[in-house]
Amino acid sequence: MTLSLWTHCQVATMQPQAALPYGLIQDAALVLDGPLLRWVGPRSELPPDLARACDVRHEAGGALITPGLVDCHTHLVYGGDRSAEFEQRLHGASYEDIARQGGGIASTVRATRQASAEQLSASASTRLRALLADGVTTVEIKSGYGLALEPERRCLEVARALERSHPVSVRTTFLGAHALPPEFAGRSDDYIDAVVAMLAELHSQGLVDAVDVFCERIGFSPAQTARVFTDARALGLPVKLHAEQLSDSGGAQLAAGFGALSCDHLEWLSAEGAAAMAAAGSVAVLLPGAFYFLRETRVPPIDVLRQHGVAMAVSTDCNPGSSPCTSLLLMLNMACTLFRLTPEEALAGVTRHAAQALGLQDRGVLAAGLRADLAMWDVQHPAELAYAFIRGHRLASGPVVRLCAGAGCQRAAAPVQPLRH
Ligand code: DI6
Ligand code: FE
Repeated sequence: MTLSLWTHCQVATMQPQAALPYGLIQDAALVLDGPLLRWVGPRSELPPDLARACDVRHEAGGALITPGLVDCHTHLVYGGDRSAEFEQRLHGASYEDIARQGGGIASTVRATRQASAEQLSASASTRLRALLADGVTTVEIKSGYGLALEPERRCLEVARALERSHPVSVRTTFLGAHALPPEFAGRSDDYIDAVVAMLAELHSQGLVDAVDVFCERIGFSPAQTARVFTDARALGLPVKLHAEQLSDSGGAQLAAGFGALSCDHLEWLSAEGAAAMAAAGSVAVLLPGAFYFLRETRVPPIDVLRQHGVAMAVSTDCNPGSSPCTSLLLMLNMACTLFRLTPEEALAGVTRHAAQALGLQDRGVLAAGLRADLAMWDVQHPAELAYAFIRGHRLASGPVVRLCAGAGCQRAAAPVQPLRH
């Protein structure tokens, strides 16, 4: 394996117990051993033997190096768009009204069912490239716009294939219980039977890494959620939940009872829900894009989550209806401005805690033995990543160089170039 040494950089390790905020190391050195990180620390402490053993040396031009970003909640693969619905909402209709009238998720289901794998892949690839330009190296992709075996399979296959064609790790989540498809109108329990059957089939094909449900007045009940989760756990799959986005259904307690990796949205989370999440170690995934786009006014109870020590992640929720957004850096900014996270909490939310929300222990922090999965930034301080919300000039000059490890990355990684200063 090639040992490569990086110097002339500062590193935000995002290690939780670090002495300085962000685990910041000024004048740092990193040694990469193929796809793994061999050593990270102050350059002055780099063992001379290890420095001599490095075959390749790079100077990073003063760049900040962070863990590669993790977007842990997206609905990236879908057909069509919902700009007409955006107009309807501006004429007074609510998101829930539109859903009840057969629009909303159902309209994306129609467009997704009609789309070929090639069309789905092309539109998802455009969105994925935007995420990659923001330093994302791992993305979770949910199904849930097919709502029948074949289109759900098509979407999950497209999601898996994106990992082979882009420098990114993809984790797939089966969200068959996202909405009631029209052919099951009035028969939601029958549809849950169908979801359970789809799950078994798609899991047997290796297409499912986790299982999610939309537990909501306009989605599925806690009892229906429990049925899907019982099956998922019997198959050995971890679960996550769209919980308490529009109302408090007690979804967080329910999900925590199944050891959920995460509960996502949480604007209506109760103190009991937060306590249950803390006890189960479930991550709170905050989605400020959906909060902003639906013009919600009730903020997730950040202080309660802090008091209970619940890890908070931040994600785009990239989807056509409630968060048509492909910038994870914009979500960092919105997590701070709208939800009052600190920039350090927000950055932990797209690194360490986002990895935890996907059950991934090999990334999200920079430490010896973990993946060499990094992003390099042309900034002086990590707070800048959350501070700026328009970076046009920086994007044009290419601020991010990605050194990422793992299946997809190795296949498609571009040669690393030091930043120009
Ligand atoms: N909650 C969301 O924010 C997305 N799905 C969900 O369960 C919205 C999906 C959509 O409107 O298309
Ligand atoms: Fe979502």
